[in-house]
Amino acid sequence: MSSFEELYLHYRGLPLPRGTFSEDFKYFEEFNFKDDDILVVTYPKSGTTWMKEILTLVLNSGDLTLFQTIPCWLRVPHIEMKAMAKHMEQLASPRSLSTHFLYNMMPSSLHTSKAKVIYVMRNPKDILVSSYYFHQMANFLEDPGTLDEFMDKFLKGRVFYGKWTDHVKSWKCAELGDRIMFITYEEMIQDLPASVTRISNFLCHNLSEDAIPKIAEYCSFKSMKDNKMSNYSTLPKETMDHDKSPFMRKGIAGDWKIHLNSEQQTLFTSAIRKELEGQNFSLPWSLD
Ligand code: PPS
Repeated sequence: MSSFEELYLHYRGLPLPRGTFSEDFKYFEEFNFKDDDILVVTYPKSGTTWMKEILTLVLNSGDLTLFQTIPCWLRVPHIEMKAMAKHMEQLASPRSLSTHFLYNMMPSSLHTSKAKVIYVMRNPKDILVSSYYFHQMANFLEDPGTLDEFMDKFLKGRVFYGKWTDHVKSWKCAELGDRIMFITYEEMIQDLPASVTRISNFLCHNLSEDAIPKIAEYCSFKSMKDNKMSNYSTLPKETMDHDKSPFMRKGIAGDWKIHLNSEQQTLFTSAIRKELEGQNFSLPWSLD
């Protein structure tokens, strides 16, 4: 089994898996945002893939061609991954992009452009559980150990992309005015057609009445689980082993309730509360 140091490199304080990153971040640092770019921002396991699929269908007014023929990670590439550079050069405008990086790490062109940002948040207890299973199936990540061990690493930020609280703090204080929209995974679970409408309004992309239920249907958990372009099943087993745990695992809110005992819940909640002390934003859910 490989150690944390062997598996991860560090870039501006964030542990990143060597399996998917090179040490060279020049492309990212010099990345040029265009005015009509749309950037999906998430801490890992918050609903990134879900938002990528919704965005593709909204921008294409429900047309399924790209959704069914190009894998989501090429259609909406991560700007921090150098391996994605050539795909980004080929994207037609408006480009759909994504990142798990913090706000203060963004290239300066984000501030000078009019690019829009969609920030998806998810209850951190569900992120913890989702990430725990993801660490079992993604071979480029450290073996999570027991849930107690993994929770300890998660709270200390010894996981890919660091601490959840740092991510949320940085983007909640982003100075982007009305160029940023916040949405939660739970809101999308509760009413996907309403969420699709909110997203299309934010992007000023008018959708027909027929397109909204169609997009919601194609972006349902079941439909995405069956779509090879969304479910990561085309990657080699050496990268993601879906027999250990599928990428599209459960797709629900509140799975933490059957995974965390009361001691784990108390420990997790108090650690997150402590990290967020003194912040002048509130979370969209109760941490209890
Ligand atoms: S990653 O690795 O950061 O890109 O992961 P990410 O896509 O952010 O999060 C994966 C979790 O999102 C769930 N998911 C969905 N839930 C509901 N509906 C839809 N359509 C959907 N698509 C993805 C996916 O199942 C992971 O959550 P868990 O809790 O593990 O099931």
